[in-house]
Amino acid sequence: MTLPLFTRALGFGARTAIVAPEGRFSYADLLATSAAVASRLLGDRRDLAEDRICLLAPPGWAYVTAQWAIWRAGGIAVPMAVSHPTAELEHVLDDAGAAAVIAHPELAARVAASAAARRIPVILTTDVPRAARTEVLPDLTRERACLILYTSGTTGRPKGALLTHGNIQAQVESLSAAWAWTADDRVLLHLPLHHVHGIVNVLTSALWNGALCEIMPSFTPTPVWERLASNSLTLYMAVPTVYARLIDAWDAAPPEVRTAWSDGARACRLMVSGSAALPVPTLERWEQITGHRLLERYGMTEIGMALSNPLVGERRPGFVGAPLPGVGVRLADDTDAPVPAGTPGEVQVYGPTVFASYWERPRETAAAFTADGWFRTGDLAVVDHGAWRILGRSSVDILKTGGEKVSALEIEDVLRTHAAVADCAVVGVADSDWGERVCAAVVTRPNAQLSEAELRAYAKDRLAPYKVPKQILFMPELPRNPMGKVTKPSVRALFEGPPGT
Ligand code: MCA
Ligand code: AMP
Repeated sequence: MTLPLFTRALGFGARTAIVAPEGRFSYADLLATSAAVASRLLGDRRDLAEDRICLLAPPGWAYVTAQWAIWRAGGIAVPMAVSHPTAELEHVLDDAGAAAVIAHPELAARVAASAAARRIPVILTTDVPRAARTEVLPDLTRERACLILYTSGTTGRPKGALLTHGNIQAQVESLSAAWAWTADDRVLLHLPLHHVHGIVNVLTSALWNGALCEIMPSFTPTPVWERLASNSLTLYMAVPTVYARLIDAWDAAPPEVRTAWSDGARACRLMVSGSAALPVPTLERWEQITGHRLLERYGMTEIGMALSNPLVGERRPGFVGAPLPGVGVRLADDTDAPVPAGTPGEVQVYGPTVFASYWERPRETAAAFTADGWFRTGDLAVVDHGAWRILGRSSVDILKTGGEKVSALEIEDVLRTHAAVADCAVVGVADSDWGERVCAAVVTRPNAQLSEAELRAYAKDRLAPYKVPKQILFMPELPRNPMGKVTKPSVRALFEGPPGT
């Protein structure tokens, strides 16, 4: 057991690691249970040798112990989204070449038939042997691959970003230094656990530092406010949509509840926002309500966190701060040359936090890096008096909705498989709740009958819920330029007019 994440946990022993719907568990419990599950996964083998083990479990104790078990047995954890329909889960099983699925009993039915058809065993998270055989666990190094996270690219289905233990350690060390994590921290976690935000920034950072991570299986505003107001948390991290929902809930609450919530939230030492641009009005309103100026930071699945406003010092609204410790960040032009000061450019990132490769996609991996080894994020930014401001993305076809990254082209490909759809164009439209909402302009085939509800239901069966268009417009033809290419800004304009027009 040579990885510092696990050796450090030994030192934290009786301290509480996880508070979850299943109960309260110490670091010693986490080591014992994950070792038991790891020996179950290993059977007679000495090392899973980077077998991909899919994990379908809601945020909670079962998820954490299974994830540590996969790692300690030498496997690669492939967390699956609990909200995804069968088609998306099957894409992950097939693309990752899963050797097994660990599933929570309440979710096992979702994946059972797909796994059976592929002869992939399903192991329940409740299937924990009584005795752990820690002596049989393999020795692991930082170079060992340990995590595949699926992320949308511009084209095709989501691809797997492969991370090593070294990547995760570098990300956690950088955040621990920047945000001054200590063993006395207590963080609330309700983010989905198939993204870097929930897995690295919250869960693994807490466990690396001997802190306490309190897990709620999903987000609902009132219970979250009640926990924030409990005076027992020091840290909170969420996406802008969540802060907007919390503000709405506060506005709707009676005066005495508002006061209790605001007073309680002040006791936190740090509140962080990221995964999508934080609207300045949201930042300002949150500061009025809680006294906290949110610390906005910028990251991406492939690189972890790259830029962050300071823990101590000025946090400029609308800016994402400066490069984090140990992370190389530069702005480059179309030829990958660094741009002159004050000029916008593409954010490019270098260093130990950057992922290893796209799983079994050498061509996409090569295209994602410059000749001198910097990762191309596809985000545009500018530096103003030392602070970085994200200007948007170089591709109009990558959207962010409620913190989830979505490819417009992937959604179009799926809508076009409907027999009544002749053509379509998907766009992201500015939205005060979601940041961007997914909208689709659709041309139906001659004489075909198709309602918005039918097409949404069709999409829902095949795509993650956040990829399903929130608005669909049927039209005789799509707006095109003189070359015949669909003009996405014109499509977007169709959805931007006042309601009912
Ligand atoms: C759910 N819906 C969504 C989204 N989530 N639609 C658009 N965008 C979304 N993100 C759908 C639901 O399926 C439902 O559809 C309808 O919208 C309303 O659902 P609701 O109950 O309001 O939503 P929710 O379940 O409360 O979820 C909203 C949420 C959640 C809490 C904001 O999406 C969330 O936790 N997002 C955070 C994602 C995240 O962690 N991203 C980090 C990745 P219907 O009504 O049709 O059923 S980025 C990352 O990791 C990088 C490294 C970084 O920088 O952090
Ligand atoms: P994902 O691929 O899901 O990890 O999402 C990463 C993307 O989220 C980045 O490439 C950015 O486009 C966006 N993002 C993350 N944090 C921020 C932020 N603070 N401001 C603007 N965009 C952000």
